[in-house]
Amino acid sequence: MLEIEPGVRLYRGFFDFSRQDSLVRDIERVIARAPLFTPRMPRTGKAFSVRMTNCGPFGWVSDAARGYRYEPHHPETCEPWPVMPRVLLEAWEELASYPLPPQACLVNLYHAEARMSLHQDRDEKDFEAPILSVSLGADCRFRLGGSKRSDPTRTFVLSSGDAMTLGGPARLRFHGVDKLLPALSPRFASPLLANGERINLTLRRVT
Ligand code: MD6
Ligand code: FE
Repeated sequence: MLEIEPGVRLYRGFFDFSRQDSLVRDIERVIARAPLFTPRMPRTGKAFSVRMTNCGPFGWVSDAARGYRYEPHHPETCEPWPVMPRVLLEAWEELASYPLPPQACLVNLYHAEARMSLHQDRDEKDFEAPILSVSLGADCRFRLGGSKRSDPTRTFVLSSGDAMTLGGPARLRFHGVDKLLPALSPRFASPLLANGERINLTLRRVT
C-alpha cells in the first residue's frame, strides 16, 4: 500500500488479471440489468462524457431538474439496482476499515476521450466511511487536489487492477480524471473494454 497523502491509500495491482477479468464480467451482468445512462449537470443539463450505472441498494444519479442525488431505482427502467458483486464486497471488507457494508457502487464507463472534471464526493450523509475506488481497463491520469477547489493539485496514474481509498482527512478532497492513457491497456475479452475504454467503480456508504 502506498499512502500518497494522509487518507489517500493506493493499492497497486490489488486485483490480479483473473480477478479483474471476472469483475469485468460481473459489470457486464450489472449493465445487462441496469443499462448505462448519460448523467447531466444540474440546471444546465450539460451531458457528462462518461456513461454510468450502479449496483447495490442505492445508485448515484444526476439530471438537470433534480441534480446530484442517490436513488434506489434506475432513472430509466425504474427497477432496483442489481446486487453488488461479491468480490467488491470482499474488497470493501479488506480495505475500508469500516464496520458496515457499502450501500452504493457507481460504475463509470469512460470512452477513450472521456474525462471527469475536478469534484468532491459530498452527496453522502456519512463522511466517516471512506470511498473505495477500483480501476479496470485503460490507465488514466488521476488528479488529486485539496479541500478547496483552488488548492494546488498533483497527478498520478491509475491502472487496471488498482484499488484506492479516499478516507479520513482526504474524504472531501477534490479529484478528477484528466485523460485516459489508452496505449497502456491490458486486453480484456469484454466488448466494454474493446476500444481503449476504462471502467471506474466507486463504493460508498450513503446514509
Ligand atoms: C475515476 N474517481 O477514477 C473517478 N471519487 O474515474 C472518483 O471520482 C473517485 O477515485 C471518490 C473516491 C475515489 C475516486
Ligand atoms: Fe469522485
